[in-house]
Amino acid sequence: MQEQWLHQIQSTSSLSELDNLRVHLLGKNGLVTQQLKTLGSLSVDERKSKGAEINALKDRVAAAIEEKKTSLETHALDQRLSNEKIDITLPSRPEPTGKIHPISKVIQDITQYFSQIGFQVFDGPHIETQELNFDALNIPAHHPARQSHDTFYVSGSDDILRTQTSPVQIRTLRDHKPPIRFLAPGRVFRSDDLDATHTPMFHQIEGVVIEEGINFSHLKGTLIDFCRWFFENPNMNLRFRPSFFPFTEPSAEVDISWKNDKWLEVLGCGMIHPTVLKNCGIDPDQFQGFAFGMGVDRFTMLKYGIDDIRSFYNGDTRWLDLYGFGAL
Ligand code: 2U9
Repeated sequence: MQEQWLHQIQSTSSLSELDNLRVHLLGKNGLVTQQLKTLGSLSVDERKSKGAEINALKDRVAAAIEEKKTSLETHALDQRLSNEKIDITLPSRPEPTGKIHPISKVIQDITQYFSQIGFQVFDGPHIETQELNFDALNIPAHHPARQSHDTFYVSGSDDILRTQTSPVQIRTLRDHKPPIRFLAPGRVFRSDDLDATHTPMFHQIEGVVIEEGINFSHLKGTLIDFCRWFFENPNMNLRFRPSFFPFTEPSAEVDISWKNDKWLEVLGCGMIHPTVLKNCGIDPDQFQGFAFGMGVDRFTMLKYGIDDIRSFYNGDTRWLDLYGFGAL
């Protein structure tokens, strides 16, 4: 009987089957229990030896059941672990990656170019005083640029949104002694009509060089080299057309030779007006300087063939897939 029961225990294949067998053998009416009940009809001596024998049998059966139980449980756990394992070879879900905006890319490229020829970069506030935005730049009170038509006024104050980055140059020149070369890139605000080439906020980069003995040929050489580098055309022709700005004298507008030999205006520039130098505490008899200004949006549109300035600002991120540059 013992051999048969141990064999039965061994052959079970599930915990529930094993539990049924346990009840069948060791339960209140189980086969082993029935054996124990037969002891009552035996003599004292027989009961002693037979009792010990049946109890040993009961212990062996119980131990075999316990052992089988552990083995079935271990097997069930192994099974679960192998079924539930995580496949770490699966590729991860794609995360949307940011892309650099064309305006930011062009500002980065231009500031990097000028940093290689000794220009620093300075920043300043968007809300400015009229003194820094206009007076210090020799723009008189009656100048059309001041009229509310062009300028955003801050209500309840005399302050304005800067119409050019020039107040950054005034602040910088009042804080730093020449010689100095630097760029002021940033946002500017003008109350322009909204169309394919105008938005009320756009970006400028202005540059200033102030050293002893700086003259107009330094200005020309700097801007010719810069435009040929930016538009990736070492033979590009440039034309310096006489112009007028209150803050530079002489002043010029710079045209580049564009497709079909058309001239295209891209920059304004000039020698910094002596009055503006004086307004910054610089002696114009000792130091001379040149300045230039460009619209970053316009440069970006020309270089990358973007025909509507509004697409820079409409917030449609799908547009960056066409024009955005690489991951951030
Ligand atoms: C100081 C002295 C002189 C900056 C200059 C221009 C000419 C110019 C325009 C280009 C396109 C503005 O964005 S735009 O519409 N800028 O033509 N800017 S000279 O002259 C300065 C600046 C600061 C102290």
